[in-house]
Amino acid sequence: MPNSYPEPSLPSRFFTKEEIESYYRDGVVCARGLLDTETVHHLREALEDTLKKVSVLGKNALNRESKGFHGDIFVWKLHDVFRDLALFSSLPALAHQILETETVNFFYEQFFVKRAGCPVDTPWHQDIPFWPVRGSQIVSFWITLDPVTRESSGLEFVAGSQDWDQRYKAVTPGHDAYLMDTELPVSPNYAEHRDTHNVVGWDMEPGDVIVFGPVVCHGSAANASNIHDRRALAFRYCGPDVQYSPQHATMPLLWDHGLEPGDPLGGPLFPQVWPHVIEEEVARRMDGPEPPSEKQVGAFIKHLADTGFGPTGQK
Ligand SMILES: O=C(O)CCC(=O)C(=O)O
Repeated sequence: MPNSYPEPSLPSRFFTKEEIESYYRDGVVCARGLLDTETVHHLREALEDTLKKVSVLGKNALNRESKGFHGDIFVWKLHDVFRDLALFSSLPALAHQILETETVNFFYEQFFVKRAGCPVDTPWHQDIPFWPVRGSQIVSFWITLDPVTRESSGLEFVAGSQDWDQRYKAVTPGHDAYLMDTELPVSPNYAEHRDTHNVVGWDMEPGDVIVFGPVVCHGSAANASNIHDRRALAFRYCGPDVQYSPQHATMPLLWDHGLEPGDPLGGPLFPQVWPHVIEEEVARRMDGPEPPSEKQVGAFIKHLADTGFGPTGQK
């Protein structure tokens, strides 16, 4: 149904046949030049602005500020540059092309900032064990705002691991104890197994985007560059087979979403973005920033305390 909000933009180019084939064969592909210079510039400014205000999740679970590592999630709820990229940029059309589903919903976005010389690596992992959802129609777009090489913490993948049955523990760069509280094994560091596994990664320029699925195993080294920051964002989209499925030791949702277990993702936290947004889902956010629900934040802090996880996420 038509509404008064913008339609998603069309990309300056769609994925090529070869890129789509690589994505389905390897679980990942690097698509060059998907975002223009102006978009990258706005994202840099927005990210630096966001970093001045540490969120409750950053403070309690994600950041290792003393080491130059900053992370956060659902920043689109607070910052309009992230909101507009999530809802109205060319990413929804690209997600539609890769997922081949009639509708696409925005799942969430996340940033990973490793300042020059940051010694924090991103342990090898799959994304799906982190998430309170089940389903397969999920795609992530990893966007770098700085030139990046393996040495400056370029993301690397085990090509083909999207077909593995094995699942690994959700290990964050800060080794958050709550997310690791499962029976799953810790992933090997595949950077040390290049002789036996097809480990792939790319030197990238701002505007290049890595496209990958929810199961492919990936990780990145510390930022060994003493000059370049490594600022990356991941925007994630999903199709209709993805359902809300909350479990212990999965990513907390600090915004009210109105979903029951088994519901397909939708509503104000996971709005439809393709073929267009739905007024009831986004109207509140279009009116202004939406801070997390005080009730959900309180429940999250209490849950960490009750289960023996302290305010830093460490037991
Ligand atoms: O940027 C990184 O180091 C990690 C990114 C990542 O794991 C992800 O986007 O799923």
